[in-house]
Amino acid sequence: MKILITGGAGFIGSNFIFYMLQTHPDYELICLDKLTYAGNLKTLEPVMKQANFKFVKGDIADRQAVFELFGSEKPEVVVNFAAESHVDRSIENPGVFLQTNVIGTQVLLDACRQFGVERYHQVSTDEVYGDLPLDRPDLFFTEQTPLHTSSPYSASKAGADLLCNAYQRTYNLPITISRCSNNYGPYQFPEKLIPLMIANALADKPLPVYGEGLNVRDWLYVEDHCRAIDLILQNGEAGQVYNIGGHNEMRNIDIVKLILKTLGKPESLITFVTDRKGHDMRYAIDPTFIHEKLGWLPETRFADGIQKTIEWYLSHKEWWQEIISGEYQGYYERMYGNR
Ligand code: NAD
Ligand code: TDX
Repeated sequence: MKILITGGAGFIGSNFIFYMLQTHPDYELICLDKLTYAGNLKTLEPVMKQANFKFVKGDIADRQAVFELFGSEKPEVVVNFAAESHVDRSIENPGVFLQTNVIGTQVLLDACRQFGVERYHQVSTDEVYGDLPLDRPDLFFTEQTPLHTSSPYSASKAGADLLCNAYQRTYNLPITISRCSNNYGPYQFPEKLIPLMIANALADKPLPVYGEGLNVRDWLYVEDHCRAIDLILQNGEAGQVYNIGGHNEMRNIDIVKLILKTLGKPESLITFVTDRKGHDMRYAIDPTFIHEKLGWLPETRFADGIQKTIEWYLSHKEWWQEIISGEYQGYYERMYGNR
């Protein structure tokens, strides 16, 4: 099986590459990544020389480059992780979100039409469903929940999902979509809640909690997400959407306090700051469908996953300190510029 994985130098994509190389050593993986600020080739360094892995630097929205890659590699399966993924950045500058998340997805779908694939998998998000009220803990997102987006980020992801549905119906492309809740784990860029709070706490810097910190997210350890996508590739049905989440709802403030406690830092570091514009209150996935159809259940409990994650950031300070300093962005040029 030859799989094209886009966005594999980012957080979830890199974890997926490690997971797939370990779980399916007979597969051939090609990673296409533009190496934006969020892509870090150093993450993939341990597998760069592996015979069944190949890295290609490129933009999913670059039609010519994508078509050339499909022409030369003829991937059988495509898994699209590539995206602008940070909600706060989308509020500052929506344009690049539409370019990568919508146009980039369209280019990949067109290439799939042209060259033919066994499966195109779109990695989407629970944010396409909008949010749920805090006073209705009985409500969850199912695959039938209407799309109802809040941020330019989630609107661009929903746009991509709708395009996927349209290509499935109009051109009969074999497409699956997964909508996962908030991920955490190794290699997450330190602009997202958990790694940002770990990094700031370790530096004794203020921990900026938006609003009152009462917003709820449904956290899933990244490896559980990767295993779910693998199951969808193996046994999922074309045309189907799969929600992925582990019934692990936490308030932001409780996560921040837990991180401080684990690191032995004082709660006085918590600083309440102006709320995010349009801030979604609560996300909560109902994962019944993927459980019943594919037998998926999360394996890592939050109590264990968060400890593993904090330990990983403690033992990989170089990885995230280089990111914070901006140093890592010259890495590709230094390592690969003249090869
Ligand atoms: P990330 O920001 O860590 O990584 C994104 C990767 O995509 C980077 O390596 C970046 O260089 C690459 N990329 C960006 N634009 C590109 C382009 N035009 N062409 C090629 N590569 C490009 O993101 P992540 O958190 O790993 O998220 C991966 C996917 O999962 C995204 O589609 C996101 O919407 C989705 N998702 C994320 C979460 C989460 O909690 N992080 C939850 C559900 C779904
Ligand atoms: O400094 C912060 N302070 C704060 O209070 C940051 C960065 C975040 N927050 C809050 C906002 C959210 O309620 O923490 C919560 C989590 O924020 P993010 O880590 O930015 O994630 P979120 O906005 O929930 O979106 C994430 O989950 C769904 C990913 O970034 C998306 O890519 C994914 O689709």
